[in-house]
Amino acid sequence: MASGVPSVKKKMEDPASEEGAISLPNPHLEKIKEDFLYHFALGTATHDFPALFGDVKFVCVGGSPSRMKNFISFIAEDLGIGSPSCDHPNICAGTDRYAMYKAGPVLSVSHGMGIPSIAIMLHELIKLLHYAKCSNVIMVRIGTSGGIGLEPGSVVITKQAVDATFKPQFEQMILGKPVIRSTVLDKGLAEELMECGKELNQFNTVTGNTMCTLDFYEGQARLDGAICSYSEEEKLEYLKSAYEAGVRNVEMESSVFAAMCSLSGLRGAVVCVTLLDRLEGDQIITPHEVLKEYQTRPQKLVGHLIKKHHGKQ
Ligand code: R2B
Ligand code: URA
Repeated sequence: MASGVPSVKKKMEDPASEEGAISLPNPHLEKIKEDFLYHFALGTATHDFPALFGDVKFVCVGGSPSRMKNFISFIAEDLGIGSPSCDHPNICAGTDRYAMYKAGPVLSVSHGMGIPSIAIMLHELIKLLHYAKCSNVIMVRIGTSGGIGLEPGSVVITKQAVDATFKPQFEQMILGKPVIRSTVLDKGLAEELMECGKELNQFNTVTGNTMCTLDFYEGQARLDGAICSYSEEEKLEYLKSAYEAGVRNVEMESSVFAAMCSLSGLRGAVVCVTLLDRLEGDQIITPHEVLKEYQTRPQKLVGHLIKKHHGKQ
């Protein structure tokens, strides 16, 4: 499968060639003396990346800034880092594009909604981890999704991120041409997360394929968008064929997340809670407090994984 990434000659002293290092498959970066990560408002000329981020081992990314702030407070308490009242400042306070929080070896970053938003964030995040000389980093997207044939509140650990035709691929337009990239995720990490689900035994946790779409409404076969050109029967036929293809949930970032982790040598996983069963409806009308509790579930699962790994370090 063509990745669209030029082969990069690795020098012996290049940290990316070391075991577990983050690779940047971009030969042009070697020519850049200073790199300003515009959407983070952080730059190699003004910030000491190895000092600020060199100890990062776990990166959790999710759509909303407030959820990622909650996550860092939760994980800090779970790992016993800092006092419970300790505030975690937004490292990207110089911009309102994304928010970033850190507690010990854990970095928590928001990515907004959809492939373009997460892709921009991941370009800068992967460079940040590389410049910081991080190694053996685990990257997890924690998020929300629509389930297919699952009780709401279930947590899906993604086996494969698939596109709207159920293929495990991500199409990136490069120089006006479509380039197909693989969306393979780390199988061992998904298995470890499944084990965590069994150990926690607090909510339904399953593995399945995750369909990544370009839109929340027509792209996910909803009938309640401003525009809709298909019938309820056609909608159900499509969602049932997705289920037949192994799809258990639908969201909007997993495919590019998987492709970019894989290209830069990061172990990646996607863990999303289902807010509703799409075979039953389209609107998310579950009470706010219930939805809030659902959203803590991927955090608890990943928190358990981090705690297990952290204990080993
Ligand atoms: C899940 O939820 C968001 C849409 O409501 C989107 O970012 C996603 O992947
Ligand atoms: N996020 C999605 O992308 N789809 C849903 O149905 C729910 C959350």
